[in-house]
Amino acid sequence: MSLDVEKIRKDFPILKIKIDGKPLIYLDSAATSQKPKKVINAISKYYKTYNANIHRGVYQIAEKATFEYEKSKKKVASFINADSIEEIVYTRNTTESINLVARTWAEQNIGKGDRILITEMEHHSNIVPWIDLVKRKGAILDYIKLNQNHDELDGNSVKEQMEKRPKLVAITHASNVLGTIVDVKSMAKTAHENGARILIDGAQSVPHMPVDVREIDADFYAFSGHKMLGPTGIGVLYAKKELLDYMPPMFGGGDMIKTVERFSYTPNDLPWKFEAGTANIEGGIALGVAVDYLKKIGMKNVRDHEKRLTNYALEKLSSVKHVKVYGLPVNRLDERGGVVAFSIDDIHPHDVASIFDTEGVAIRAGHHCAMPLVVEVLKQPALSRMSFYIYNNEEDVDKAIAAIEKVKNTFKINKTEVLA
Ligand code: 7TS
Repeated sequence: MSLDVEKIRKDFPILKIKIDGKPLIYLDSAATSQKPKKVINAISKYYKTYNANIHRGVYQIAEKATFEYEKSKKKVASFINADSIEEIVYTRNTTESINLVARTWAEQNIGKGDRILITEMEHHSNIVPWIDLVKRKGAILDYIKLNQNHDELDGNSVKEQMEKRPKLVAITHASNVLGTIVDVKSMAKTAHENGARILIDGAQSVPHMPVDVREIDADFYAFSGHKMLGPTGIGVLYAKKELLDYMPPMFGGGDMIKTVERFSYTPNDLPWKFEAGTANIEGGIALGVAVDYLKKIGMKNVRDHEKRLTNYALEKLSSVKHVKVYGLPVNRLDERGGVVAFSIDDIHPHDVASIFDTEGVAIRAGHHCAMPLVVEVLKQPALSRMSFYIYNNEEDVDKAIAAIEKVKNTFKINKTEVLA
């Protein structure tokens, strides 16, 4: 079923704003998504009608706040097919979710000489915590290489690295630069066969495609609310209960305990053991509303829509001279998400993005927090990137293509061609 994008766009108030008199064309959802009215209203409704702390008050608005917050966990659990809310820990974002695993499970289970396996296309969030951990523990960090085309993981490298029997494989489900979708189910199987646990960075997958953590057999799965129509400051760590049961809490304080004596304490039940202090109550509630919104559209429909747009963009870009597009080719769309990174000759992407902005088109430029990939593998100082979501349409892509022409004219690339 194709999405009714016109109807969806009406739900997003920000799409009505103008940038220097031109409509906003938002092509940076991989950085953060825009928010529908329902999500914005849920936050305002909480503050206007039942603002109270959770897990303590016995008065009505406190009970409602607790109920709505916990209800959102049920929605998130069902959205990714977790067993129960015990396996859903709320964090601030993907970054914090990964750090939680590095500071708790890995702290206990990784020792001197143990190996942690990541890939060359990770976001810094799934690199830096492991650099720190291996330093603390005297462990070893290995990388699965990309293939020669630099658009997907190299099969031989996967095999070679897995045979070194890492203790943990930490891998992205979808690259925020290349758009490449990893077959995480098969990676989980291989990791488990080699005695490893697997952590999946789902920052770019949960918002854009159906994800079933049990089918994948993920041990840990991390994602952010703000990339899936929810507010900032709320993220999720899914982990198997058998692991969470034995992991120590990351932070100590209120809410994460059952009882405290002078010199000891008993941690709270799951998942609250990992949620110290007053929670991001409105964030959790609004994330539940975002999940409802996505569920109503259907994640398969979201994925199909983005595939169609990516197809459209890749086809169009293939005939634009001086543009190089990164990632898998158009005949591999099943393995490619709605992210299109590109460069225009050697024009710096910051110049590209600034010229796009004069046309109201918002794209990301930079190293995309994936410096090992962009700088070391792709050998680029930076890249430009457009990324799609449910509110984007073909017209947005056309505007981006027109902005590319403006960049080329500004830098007189087209003229050079005529003279040559
Ligand atoms: N992992 C991946 C694959 C990501 O794309 C991002 C954010 C993160 C982790 C971190 O998410 P956070 O919510 O904890 O910040 N990616 C991007 C991006 O591509 N542009 O801005 C942020």
